[in-house]
Amino acid sequence: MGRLDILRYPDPRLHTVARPVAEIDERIRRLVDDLLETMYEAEGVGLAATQVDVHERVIVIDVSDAHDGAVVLINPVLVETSEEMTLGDEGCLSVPEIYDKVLRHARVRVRAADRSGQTREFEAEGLLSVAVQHEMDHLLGKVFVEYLSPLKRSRIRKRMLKKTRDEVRA
Ligand code: GNR
Ligand code: NI
Repeated sequence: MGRLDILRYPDPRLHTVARPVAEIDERIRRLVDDLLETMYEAEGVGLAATQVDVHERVIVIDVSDAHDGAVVLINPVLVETSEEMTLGDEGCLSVPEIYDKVLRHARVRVRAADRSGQTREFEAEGLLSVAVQHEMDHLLGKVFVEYLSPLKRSRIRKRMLKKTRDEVRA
């Protein structure tokens, strides 16, 4: 299958709530490989299955510069979140060229299965923590622009529709 198309905001399919993965089989491992390939090709630090129109709880993240730090999260759960919050600029492959500040937990403790089906737990901070929260939002049908004001969101929606229109024409 290889590289997959990434849904672009305001596509209503981005608001689909993903279901848990029942069994980590060849189909899921193939999905993980395709998500990784798609993420690296698009130069993103993370990608949720929701963004490629697959509504199962699967995420890939790689915040390393060398593309050698892939993290695969299947059926992820936040088991702990810091009271401390952090405000940082976010972008999204589904909302290209838009960046704005979002408030996130500074640290999170995550439990998830890896591609072999083994459940693991780890603590994240910095960009990895932000990426985990951003991707887990996607699985709940939430895009980061929903944290922004209605005015900003409406401007972004119009910009995205125009961008898509211009690209189709070009
Ligand atoms: O590539 C991405 N960069 C990014 C930067 C700051 C906060 C979150 C992200 S995730 C994003 C890729 C993406 O859209 N994942 O869903
Ligand atoms: Ni995103």
